[in-house]
Amino acid sequence: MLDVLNDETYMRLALDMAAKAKGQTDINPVVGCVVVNEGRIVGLGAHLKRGEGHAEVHALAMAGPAAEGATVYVTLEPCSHHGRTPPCCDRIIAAKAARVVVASTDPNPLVAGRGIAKLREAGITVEVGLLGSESQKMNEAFNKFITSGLPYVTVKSAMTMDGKLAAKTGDSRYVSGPESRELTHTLRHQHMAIMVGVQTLLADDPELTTRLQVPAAHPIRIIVDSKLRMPLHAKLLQDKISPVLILTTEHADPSKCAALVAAGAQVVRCGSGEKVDLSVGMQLLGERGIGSILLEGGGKLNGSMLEQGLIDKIVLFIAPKLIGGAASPSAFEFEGFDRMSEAIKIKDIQVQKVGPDVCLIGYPEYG
Ligand code: AOF
Ligand code: ZN
Repeated sequence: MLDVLNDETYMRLALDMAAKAKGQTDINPVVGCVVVNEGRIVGLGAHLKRGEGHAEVHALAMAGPAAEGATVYVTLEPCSHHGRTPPCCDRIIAAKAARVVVASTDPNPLVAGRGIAKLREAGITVEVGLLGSESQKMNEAFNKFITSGLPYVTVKSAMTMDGKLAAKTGDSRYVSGPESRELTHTLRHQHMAIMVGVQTLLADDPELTTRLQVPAAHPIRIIVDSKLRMPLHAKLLQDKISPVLILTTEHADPSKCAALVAAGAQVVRCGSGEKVDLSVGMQLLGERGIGSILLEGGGKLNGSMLEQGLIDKIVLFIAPKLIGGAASPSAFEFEGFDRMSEAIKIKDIQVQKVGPDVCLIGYPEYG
């Protein structure tokens, strides 16, 4: 394939590097940076770990004196604040770069345009917006968390063509094909936490870990369990692979709670109702630094999260199968609306063929 060499070439390289780091930067965004001087790439970098160097710092360190007079391509506005690391703006100014091309501005209220302003004040040419929507999409979880303190919730489900998650007997192994399941595990790697209802735990005793052909990060495992029905011998309490966090209510039995804590779980009480107050739950998870959650149901929990407007993104795998059965569960079980006009609309639908399945991705619009 022939490619024109232009600004987009370098920004795309920076975006590609950033995309590959998704899942390893904690609540921080993924960012890539490419430094180009007189037609040569002289520095490359990506932000790889919260608390460690930002993308620009790595790329400028590689470029060394070749950064003078160079163009810096960076997928996010260089920071202007002292966080866990010093401001990238100052680093770019000190390196005497001539031009900075930024994909998207940083929504962090501590930055929010100040980085760009500071570079311009130093006499550097700054252009903003090249492939901006791609950079924003890559950081959709960060964008929500940094402006609201709430985790970004992606619900993932796999269903038959007649919208069922399982057969009427409950058998669900497997609805989707192996390719879809690999993508699901990639999503687990890319989210800080995974969340299921206790019903799913009791039915499947799942591990909720990331299993891929290469080593990958395991999400924190969150169980929504109003009555603390979770057994102490549950696999995910035994394996110690990643933390287990249980959302329950003020009424939960103190002795069961103590036993779960002794078994290594963290128990978070969310409201004093009969059921876990999911809004409060999201607030408390955000306060604990959980920036993104992959919600894997079942249907009742998905439905409650949807009803309360707590789902940001939907990833649905549809398998070319029909299973039937009025009692077979579906992906979103909630009371439902009377009229089709009241339905929750899903915007920006993307369709992707994954092995034998079809993957639909979209964003619910709450009225
Ligand atoms: C950049 N380049 O590569 C990243 C940026 O706590 P710190 O020091 O890691 O700062 C985190 C904040 O810095 C984060 O919330 C976001 O505003 C920005 N991230 N900025 O110039 C980078 N990762
Ligand atoms: Zn920075």
